[in-house]
Amino acid sequence: MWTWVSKNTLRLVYGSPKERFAPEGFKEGEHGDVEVIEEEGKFLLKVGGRTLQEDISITRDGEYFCLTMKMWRGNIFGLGDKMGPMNRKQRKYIFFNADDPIHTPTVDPLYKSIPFFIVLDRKTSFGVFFNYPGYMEMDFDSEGKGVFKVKVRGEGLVEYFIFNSSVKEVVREFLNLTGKNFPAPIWAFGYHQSRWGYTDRNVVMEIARKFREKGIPCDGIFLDLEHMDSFKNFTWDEENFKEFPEFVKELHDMGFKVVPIVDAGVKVEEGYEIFDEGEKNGYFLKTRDGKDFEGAVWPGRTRFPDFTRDDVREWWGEKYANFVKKTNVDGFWNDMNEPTIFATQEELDEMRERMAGINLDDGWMIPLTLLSFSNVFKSQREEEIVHKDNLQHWEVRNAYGMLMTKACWEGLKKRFPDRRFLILSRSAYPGIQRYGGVWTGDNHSWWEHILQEMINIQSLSICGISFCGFDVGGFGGDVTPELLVRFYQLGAFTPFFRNHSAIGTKRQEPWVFGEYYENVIKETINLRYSLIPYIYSSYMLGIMKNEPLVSPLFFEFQDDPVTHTIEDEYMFGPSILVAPIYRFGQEKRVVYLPKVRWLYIPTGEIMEPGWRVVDAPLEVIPLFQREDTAVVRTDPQNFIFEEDLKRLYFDVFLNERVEIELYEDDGESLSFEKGDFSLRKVLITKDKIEVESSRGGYKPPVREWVFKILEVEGRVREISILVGERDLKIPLR
Ligand code: MIG
Repeated sequence: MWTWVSKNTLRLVYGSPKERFAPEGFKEGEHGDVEVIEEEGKFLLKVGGRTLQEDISITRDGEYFCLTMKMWRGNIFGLGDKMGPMNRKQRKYIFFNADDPIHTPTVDPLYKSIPFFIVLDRKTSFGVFFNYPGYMEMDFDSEGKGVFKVKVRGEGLVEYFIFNSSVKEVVREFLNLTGKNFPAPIWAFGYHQSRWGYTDRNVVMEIARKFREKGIPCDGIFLDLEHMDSFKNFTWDEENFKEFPEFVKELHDMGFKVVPIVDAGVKVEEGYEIFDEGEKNGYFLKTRDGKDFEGAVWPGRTRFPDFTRDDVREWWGEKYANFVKKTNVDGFWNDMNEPTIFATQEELDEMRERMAGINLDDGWMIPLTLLSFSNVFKSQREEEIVHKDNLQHWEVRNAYGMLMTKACWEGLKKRFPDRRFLILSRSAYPGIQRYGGVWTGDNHSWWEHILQEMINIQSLSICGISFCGFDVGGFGGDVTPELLVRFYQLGAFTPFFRNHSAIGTKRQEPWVFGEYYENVIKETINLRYSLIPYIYSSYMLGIMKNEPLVSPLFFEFQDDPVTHTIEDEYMFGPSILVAPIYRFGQEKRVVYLPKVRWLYIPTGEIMEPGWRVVDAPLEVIPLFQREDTAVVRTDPQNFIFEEDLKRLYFDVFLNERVEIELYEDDGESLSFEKGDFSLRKVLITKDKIEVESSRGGYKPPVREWVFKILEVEGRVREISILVGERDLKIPLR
């Protein structure tokens, strides 16, 4: 069975699947000239005589449904933040959310399941989305025999096949299906400081003060487990975080926003309101024999809300809103929502028994037994947990974190219909982008992870998750000075920029390694803050146009097949190419510059396209501005709402014609949805600057705009104008 669900998207049904979280966006529509041939439940898709998909077989293996196709000739990109190269070819991947805190090169699965990928070859590209939130595997020809396999535990499968010739269009269409990105508040694009191990409010205040004293910009303070009373969600520790609302206010007065963590599990404790309500109303996940499922996480005995239920999400959503009401925090950081379950009673009993059974005479059985316990973090409980209406955990596990985040977004939106929050989640499934952003979980202070995070951020962006980031400095392990600097230099060019680390590791705030490193880091954060107008405008325009803020080079230069092979450079917004340094001691790097001329921002050198070598000592981030673009900057501040911007700088790198759009709004309310934003076209040629009057209901203040126009031939001109509400046309001499 197959149907068109939009102009370019075909829905193919294999076997007899139950589609539980069908994309909400789709409607029936007309379509392109694609030939669909269906035979015995298999499909052959062709366009203009060219084969796009050719199924080989459908088989059943016990509870599993397997579909085999011919492997595509192109490269494969997507799947969210999985470990390994950006090109997913020749590997097999599992989709079943897991909390594995050690991200070695082949570890899989991790926290998220994003079963969407793009096939890209020299001639064309198209997208494939297998919409199934249960257990799934995909094998992109790991045997080298020219076969792609997808296997699910279940009765069948739904595939969305997105036709097109441009990667950009495919991603746009995927976002049309799964939903637009949430509007993060403007301060979410600032820098954030976090650490698991800020033991009390004095420690936090000391950190906060240090940022202001040192003049290092910072907008957000994240609060980890310590702020809670005995790991109970939506509470605070009366001793170490006493008078919590006042503490939040103190931080607000210094210009900081505050984002506490929330874990998926609920502590079992009579008298704890959330537990009592959940138990009384039967809101928790069940075991096969109908009792509440109980496991252990940080609080000890823990139960887990059944987020697949509408009433449970509504209840949980109110908890976020109530907490905001009480404390005025500015967002939430949803963790452990794969969900992570450390152990069950049965498991501990069994371990005890097995331990009792081994002794020194058992040789090899000793390490084997001990090692078998180390799987405890990864256990997914697929046979133990049951959701509403006898829905098995293995059918829906991958959507759990997304649904928790949906509860968060909807609960806040209901009570605070005009306020934006910073919402994050560790676990994800497509659609998450409507409710919040993500971070990539527990990375390490390893050089290898700088490259990996670069790949992760691009892969998440391709999958439509625009607000994404990683733990700058590395979560696990001890950071070293140069590594910290290079981590910052990457982080400053990703959507969500936060330093975070694990308890027991070396401290890694910007100043821990002394003056020299501190200054380099401060300059990096200052550079980020100077780019806020560019970043925010690009993000918000991206919501409107369904385009990510970060994109691989092949997004912009698909015609150039060299870009299909590059994972260690990317575009940040439409104008800036970033080529980060990700090796210790490296002071030069090779970059590939596609198609046009590029301005090497650190030195002002103009470069021709092709392979180039640039200098990048530790103070330098290899950044390039694309020909015929402008970058809008401002003067950095201590935090984004410190003062109204007085001046904007337009760094223009001009060949023939630069045309940009500048989006602005108040950055914190949702009134842009009703048209309260300002959108202005700015056109720059060799002989004039034209500024279009603002479209939309938001009126930015009158400001000085300073244009610095560099022509490809090397001429530089600077002109400053006062820009208010009206159209302007300024001739240039
Ligand atoms: O089991 O809350 O990924 O960011 O600091 C660890 C403590 C639980 C995992 C998160 C990390 C967070 C940590 N959490």
